[in-house]
Amino acid sequence: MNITVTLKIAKRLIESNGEAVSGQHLADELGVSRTAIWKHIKELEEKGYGIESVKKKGYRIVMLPDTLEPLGIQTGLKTKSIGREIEYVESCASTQIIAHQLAQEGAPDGTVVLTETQTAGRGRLARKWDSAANKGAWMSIILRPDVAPQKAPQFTLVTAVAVVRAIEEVTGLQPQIKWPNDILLNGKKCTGILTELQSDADGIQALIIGIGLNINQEKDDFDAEVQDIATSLKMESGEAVNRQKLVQSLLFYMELYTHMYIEEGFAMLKILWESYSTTIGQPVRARMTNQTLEGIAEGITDDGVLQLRTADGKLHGIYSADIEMTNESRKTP
Ligand code: BT5
Repeated sequence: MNITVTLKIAKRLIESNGEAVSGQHLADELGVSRTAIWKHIKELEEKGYGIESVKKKGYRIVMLPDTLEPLGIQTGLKTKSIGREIEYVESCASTQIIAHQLAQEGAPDGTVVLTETQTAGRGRLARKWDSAANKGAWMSIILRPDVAPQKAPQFTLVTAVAVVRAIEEVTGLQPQIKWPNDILLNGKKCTGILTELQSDADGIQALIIGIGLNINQEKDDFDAEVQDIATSLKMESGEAVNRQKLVQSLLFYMELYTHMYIEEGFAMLKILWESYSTTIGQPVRARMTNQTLEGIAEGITDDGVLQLRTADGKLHGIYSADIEMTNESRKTP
């Protein structure tokens, strides 16, 4: 069976927005027999597409499979570069590893690596990222911005804003950002971001932005160690979320905001970031590799550095840390 023809039929049916397309039309367009079309339709049904045969009218798509395959993601995707190339694998150790490899081999700006499950998903400092099969979106985005390497950490903040906007748009939930890389719902983590860098004397060769979105897990789908601190969009909204739509929306906002950042700087995005932040104005404990500081998180600089004022009145610039709120009662709900 010619898989390209199968995918072309799926694309044609998706693009007809629920209108039936006749078998004869499809056969003429694709240069195959009507019997072949029928076989391809059966193949799509086996892949999880719901297809209705409408008498005398043809085939109509009624349900898309719940996968992150490029066909579903790219049909109706409103971006110019991000997600135009998608490397999809059903399972892998970590999408970061694949993306690093592809970036080294010259993958273009905007290439996305997507998977249904990871066996060695990772967080910062080589921590484990729990990646339940078919319930989330585990992805890495390769960007090749013409900016100085020290601007790399801001891409985590820009990505956080894109994640919040996508979740808001698709689910109506209102997530918050915990500096620098956590997205929270009701104080629990629903998304983590990991920005890694390939650079040389000429500057940034590639940014590899890893995003782990918990979408349709139930509590039991999480590893025991994270069950009390993690949540999913389904757990918070009570409804299963269309993963394809969420990924499409995220790729759209990623393109919008990364371009905004590259062209206009962080000022505008900082306003958005601060409006979503659960950290700013709060008493926090910042654990770094070499020390721990307690104080009030006063804000972030235009470079994305957290400004923490300790009890002695000193203002500290924090580049990377794990943040805990030290006054839970003041936490924004
Ligand atoms: C992060 O690190 O939050 C970055 C996570 C990035 C994951 C994506 S998935 C696609 C791509 N491929 C990868 O291999 N990674 C990226 P960090 O701030 O260090 O947080 C890690 C901590 O979050 C862990 O130590 C756990 O406490 C917690 N955690 C692990 N899995 C989680 C999950 N699914 N949901 C919520 N919290 C989780």
